[in-house]
Amino acid sequence: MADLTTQFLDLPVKNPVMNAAGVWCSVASQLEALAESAAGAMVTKSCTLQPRDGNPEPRYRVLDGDKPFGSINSMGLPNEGFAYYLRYAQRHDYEEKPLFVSLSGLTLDDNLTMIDSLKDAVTPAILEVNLSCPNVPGKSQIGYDFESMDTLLAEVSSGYQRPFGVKLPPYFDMAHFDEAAEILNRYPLVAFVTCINSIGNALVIDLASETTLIKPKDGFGGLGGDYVLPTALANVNAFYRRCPNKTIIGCGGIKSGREAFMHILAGATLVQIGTSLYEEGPGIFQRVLDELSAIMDEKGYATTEEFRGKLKTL
Ligand code: RRO
Repeated sequence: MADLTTQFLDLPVKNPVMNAAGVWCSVASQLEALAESAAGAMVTKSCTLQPRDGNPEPRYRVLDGDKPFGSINSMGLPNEGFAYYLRYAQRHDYEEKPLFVSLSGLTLDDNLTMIDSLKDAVTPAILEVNLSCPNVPGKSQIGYDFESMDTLLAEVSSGYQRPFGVKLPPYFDMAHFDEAAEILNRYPLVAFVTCINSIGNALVIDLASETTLIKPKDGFGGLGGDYVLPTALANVNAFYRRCPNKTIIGCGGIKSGREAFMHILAGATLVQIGTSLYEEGPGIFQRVLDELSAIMDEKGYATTEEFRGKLKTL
């Protein structure tokens, strides 16, 4: 029987599967459900300094039926505010599983203020800075502005002085993989990189009604699910190859043990489930773990380390 225990940074983790930030993690009852689920780790909804209502509804739609399975969202960073997630972080049972706290301040100053409080609170929570929210009207993604990304990483490194991670947007050009990785590699405290956030500013159209599926931003929103799996795998593998001293978390298109296996093969240490968790609920973790175990047994792998990053090329 496969052994799914994993080491993340210096922490033992029971298994490599967790939620994607934003899904099932906005309020305490959802966080408690994740804590009680089979997930090996969990992350809180990206938060801002003050609570936000987010964008008008409908702002999330599942894509299924005759289409590939996926989702489009333009939530607009609805969240309960940093203090709320910090309170959860202060009562979380870290013996059970690690907790990541995702920050997505509207300004660099807001990020630094939250980071100061997180540091002062001295919880074992792991900081992830979201550089890739695609859905706040008028705000571009920091991960697509390399100068701002460099400045932010310098400021967070000197303010936080502990290892942290970043959630990246998908990149689509080899030169961008090179440049983003080169910047990340300047900062040794960037211990992990989560690839990918949703593919931003996609447009899904309903043929019959000739309308967009979601209301905010004239229907433009972040794409998840089957549509993003190959892009996610490419980004995981691109950063795995370019950032040998960093740990990679894979996110995008995982709905069964098969995609979880592929992400680990591409170089991921942990893998996150977004759209499928939204649709199926926290029971999905046990299913994906059972499927991943069965694939490993069939292939003769006893641990994830035996195949992590061992993708073969032709
Ligand atoms: O809240 C959102 O609209 C959102 C965020 Br912060 C993000 O990082 N990724 C996404 O697809 N939606």
